[in-house]
Amino acid sequence: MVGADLLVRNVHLATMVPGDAPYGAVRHGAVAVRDGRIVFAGPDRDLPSGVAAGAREMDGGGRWVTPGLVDCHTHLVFGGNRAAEFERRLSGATYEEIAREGGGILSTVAATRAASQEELVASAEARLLLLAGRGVTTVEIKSGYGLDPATELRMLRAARELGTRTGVRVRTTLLGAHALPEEYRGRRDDYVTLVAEEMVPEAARLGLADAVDAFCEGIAFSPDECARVFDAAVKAALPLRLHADQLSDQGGAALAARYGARSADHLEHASDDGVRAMAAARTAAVLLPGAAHFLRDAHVPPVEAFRRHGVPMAVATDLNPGSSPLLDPLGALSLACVVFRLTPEEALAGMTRVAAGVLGVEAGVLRPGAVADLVLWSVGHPAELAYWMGGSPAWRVVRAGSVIPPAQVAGGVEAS
Ligand code: DI6
Ligand code: FE
Repeated sequence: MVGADLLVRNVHLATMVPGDAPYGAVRHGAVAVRDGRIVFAGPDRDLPSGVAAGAREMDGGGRWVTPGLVDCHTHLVFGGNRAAEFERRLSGATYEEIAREGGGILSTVAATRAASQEELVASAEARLLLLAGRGVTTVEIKSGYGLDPATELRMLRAARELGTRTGVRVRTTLLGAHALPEEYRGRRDDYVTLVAEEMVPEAARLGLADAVDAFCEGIAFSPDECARVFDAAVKAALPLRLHADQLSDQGGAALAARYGARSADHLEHASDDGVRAMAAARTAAVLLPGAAHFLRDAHVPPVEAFRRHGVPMAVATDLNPGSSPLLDPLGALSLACVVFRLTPEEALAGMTRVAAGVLGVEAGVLRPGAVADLVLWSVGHPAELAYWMGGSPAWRVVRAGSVIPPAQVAGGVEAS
């Protein structure tokens, strides 16, 4: 085999390749990288001869390596924050009441419309660097706080720029159908038409959106309205996602499945029929325990049914100012286990292999051919990634074969 550019040795691997060993674990392993892709991941003793010649060698000091984390559902570009709304909710107001009064998402819309692209990038960059320092190498970023064509496109441009500035792989999603903007009150149909006939084709034409999402909910859009947005996305050849059955059962899971969406997300109130439809359509479930926790929702998604029917489960932060101000991917793993009762292995697969599938990126596993996004963690076992609350065990991050300088890995100082 020809020489590698980078060779990571003296590590244990959580390859996350499905198979017999939990976590796809390989003890005493090595990873070889060439031209940004993995060319070998396996036991060190099986390293092909010639690989080491000329390679930069990294001694992992007995740490664990996982694929770079993939946070496949965030709203990390936005203006302002909603700490005051948090205080109101704690004294009794509900998320839905605040939304119906014109607060909630619409208050973030006002702050986002008032922000320039530079301001949006600057505030979001600080948040993205926190995720990156905690092992995220790919992130999905949605629009949805503009709700007019110019601001939606500005959000998507800001998201693209964040990718260029930070080096984190960014996938963008147009979420024009997130809430009904004030100026369209009483004219729902006209707004859905604006999303379907203007925002979707324009975002597609400009190459600013990698997918289209909608919020199917009593306080947002009906299944029929979401279907109109989906029809436009299909026409533009963009993959589909759906905020489905988060606060009530709207039949969102079944709608997502009917359109062959990549994922249905949230799903606290999904019905058994919805789960079956998702399984048949191979639509993944994206679980967002940060939102369920922060909204104090006693409902949990039907995890046991997803397992039984073989619906792949992804886990993401849903980072947003209203329902999940969660800047910590490992925190999402912890909540997925403690609140939703995933196993640590399921949770980690949900933020690596499964999430990569949802975004259509060739990452999320350590195997030849995959993008060489790796994280070396100062832990004694991969279950610890979902176990500690707080802390920054990420020791080194490698993105597409490039070692990120430790100073850029927030908290990249050795924990042990
Ligand atoms: N569901 C959510 O949890 C976020 N969006 C959505 O459709 C919340 C967005 C917000 O409250 O700002
Ligand atoms: Fe969301």
